[in-house]
Amino acid sequence: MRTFILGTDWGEDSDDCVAVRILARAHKMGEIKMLGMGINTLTEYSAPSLYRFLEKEGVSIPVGVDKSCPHKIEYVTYQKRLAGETDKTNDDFEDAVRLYRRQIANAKEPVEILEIGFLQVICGVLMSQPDDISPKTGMELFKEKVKKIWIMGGRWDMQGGKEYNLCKYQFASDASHTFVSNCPCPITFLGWEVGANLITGNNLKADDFLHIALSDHGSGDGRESWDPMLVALAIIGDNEKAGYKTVKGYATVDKEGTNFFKEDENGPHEYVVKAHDDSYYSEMINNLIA
Ligand SMILES: [Ca+2]
Repeated sequence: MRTFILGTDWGEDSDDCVAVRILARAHKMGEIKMLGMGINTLTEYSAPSLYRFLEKEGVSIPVGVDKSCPHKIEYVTYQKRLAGETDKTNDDFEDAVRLYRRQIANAKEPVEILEIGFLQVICGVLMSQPDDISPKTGMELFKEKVKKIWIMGGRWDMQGGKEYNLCKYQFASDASHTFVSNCPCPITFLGWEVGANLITGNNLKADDFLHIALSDHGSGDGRESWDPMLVALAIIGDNEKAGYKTVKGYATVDKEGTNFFKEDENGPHEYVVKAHDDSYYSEMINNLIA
């Protein structure tokens, strides 16, 4: 079975909640196996709120959080609401880099990593040194165990694009640059231009906790679909079957988080381009979360 780890800036936006529901349901149905979810932002409620969200989805998936994240959000309503339903605190959860290292080192099957937030955790794993979890470096673990990376990030409809996840803060830009420059695995990018203005999550019942989370974020009428489109694409695992054209080549991200792409059929990177009208994707996503 295909196995995944998710990175998310849970709390920054609410499309992460839509994406987490899609993954939780696929895990619950036995379509994929989720080895863990690591949060790359930090609030008082980060890990307990994601833990509770997953609990409400009826799944048990390990949660980690970047406890040294330089970007702290003060207050996120949907997190506070969810965390209020559990006694847990961030102290009850592992640091995200350690969670990734543990799960990758112990994985019996190739691991695919999804990222729908900032790249400092996945970059921290790649650049990590041997520790009590594994005698192997992050680079060795990636080469042995990690099959593929899926990233919601970048703007690929232009050269020199800047997109939130890859460049919003200096730590994010640094991580994007280092990760994309050093990653030994193939990377598929779904860029900002794919999910922008494509609204999903507007089909939920009023008492659905996903609807309540979206409403808490001010997106009760739905939200743009960057993160859910990335995870839906990854679960299908085939760009064409998922409704996309593919452009292959070499992606680079500079130290300011600006992205560039050089087309090459033999390159290790690719980005996707929609092959259908927006309604094709919005109906697919809304069907997955209803
Ligand atoms: Ca996100």
